[in-house]
Amino acid sequence: MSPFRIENRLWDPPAETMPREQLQALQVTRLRACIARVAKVPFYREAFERLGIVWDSINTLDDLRRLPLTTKQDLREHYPLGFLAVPREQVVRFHGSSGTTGKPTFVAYTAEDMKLWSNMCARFLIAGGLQTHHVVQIAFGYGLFTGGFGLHQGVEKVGAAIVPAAAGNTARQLLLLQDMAPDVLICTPSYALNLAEAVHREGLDPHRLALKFGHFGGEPWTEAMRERIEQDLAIIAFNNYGLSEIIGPGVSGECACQQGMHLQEDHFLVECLDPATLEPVPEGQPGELVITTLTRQAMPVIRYRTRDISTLDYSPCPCGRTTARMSRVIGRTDDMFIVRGVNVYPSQIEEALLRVEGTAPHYLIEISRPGALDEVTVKVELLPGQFSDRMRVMQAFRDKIDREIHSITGIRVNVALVEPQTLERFLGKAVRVIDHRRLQE
Ligand code: DLL
Repeated sequence: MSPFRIENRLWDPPAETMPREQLQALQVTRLRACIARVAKVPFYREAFERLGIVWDSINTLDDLRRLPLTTKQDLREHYPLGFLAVPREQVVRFHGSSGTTGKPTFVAYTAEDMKLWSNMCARFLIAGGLQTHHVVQIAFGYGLFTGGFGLHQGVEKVGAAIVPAAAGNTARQLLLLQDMAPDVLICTPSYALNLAEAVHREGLDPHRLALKFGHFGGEPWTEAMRERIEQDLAIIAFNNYGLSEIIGPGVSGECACQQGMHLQEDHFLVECLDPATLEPVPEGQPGELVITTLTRQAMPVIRYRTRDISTLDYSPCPCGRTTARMSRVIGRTDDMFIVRGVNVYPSQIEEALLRVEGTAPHYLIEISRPGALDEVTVKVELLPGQFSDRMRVMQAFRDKIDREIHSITGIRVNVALVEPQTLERFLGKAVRVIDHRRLQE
């Protein structure tokens, strides 16, 4: 456990603690204005005409369900800027989503959008302990990816000092951690783990670094991974969530109570739907997050299907904020793989692996279909000193891992133990699954 305590502070108290009725009224007003704005976008104009929707027919939040959904595919079909809702001259910034397959999806920001974005990031950073006297090392990529610039602007807004280390060059990151003595680290959780590993490899004592806490996001991670990061870097680890199509980081983040990520509901209207039926799921049940941007100017989106599976909690948080909280992302609908009829998320495999002592939290899931049946191989790194020449020791490891995976997912996998430091390390988002079945298609 880290010896530090995080103070519960608010950035914008009226907005963050608004009674829910008032918040819902504000959401309706903003939704109507948003509908009027997006009517300039051909995709929405046509959809509204088809569905007979005009802004003044939206009077309650239930009316939201009548609005069309927007998918990543819709954005792709209007590549690059078909969703722009303002004249090009009003755009002051472009970013793009990672685009693992083919072209990225571009997003645009007006000056107002940029202010909103900085504020949204400042809010969750303050909620998670950031103060003006802190020094923050940002190890996210600065570029089209929204992580680097988004968090940079948020930290700047709070008024803390920034070490813009950017992604990669782990040796230099270590130097900065020692010599610039940052209190706060910002990056992906998998890169935080890589840094922790490097700290230990170099024989540094994490307790002698100035680091106190970190804000991690941009990819799915588990509670077990949080514990590992907290232990190995001697910090408190906070989770924050966002996506380029909505704004980037700043959609939600954890407060000092760490009981879910507070959604910034005065700007983002969030539904949790069954991805198959598109009906709302009961509170607390897993569903796909579908988000409407209430105040974005350059590229507002209506009911954007995030493909992220999470649960929502509307109960009051001890921190005093009235906003709903989302759970950590359980998985993405497109990362979920179905093996012999069972739905499995990489996060379940991660949770199982972290239960087995002696394994490192570096893994790769490979799925193939050599014959009629799917086969899953989980490659797992052992910690240094755990590799053994004795077959029996290694078999015991494999059995233990297989048992843990089976108890969480219900599927049996092949376990391939690999030597320390042999699986690829990632500077940004980690790649956890290679589906050879898709590659064969
Ligand atoms: O990853 C924005 C971001 C940057 C968020 C830095 C937080 C910190 P994209 O590249 O568009 O944007 O990827 C968005 O990443 O739909 C989720 O699947 C995943 N993701 C983001 N944050 C989390 C998180 C940025 N905390 C996609 N937990 C999203 C799980 C996350 N998944």
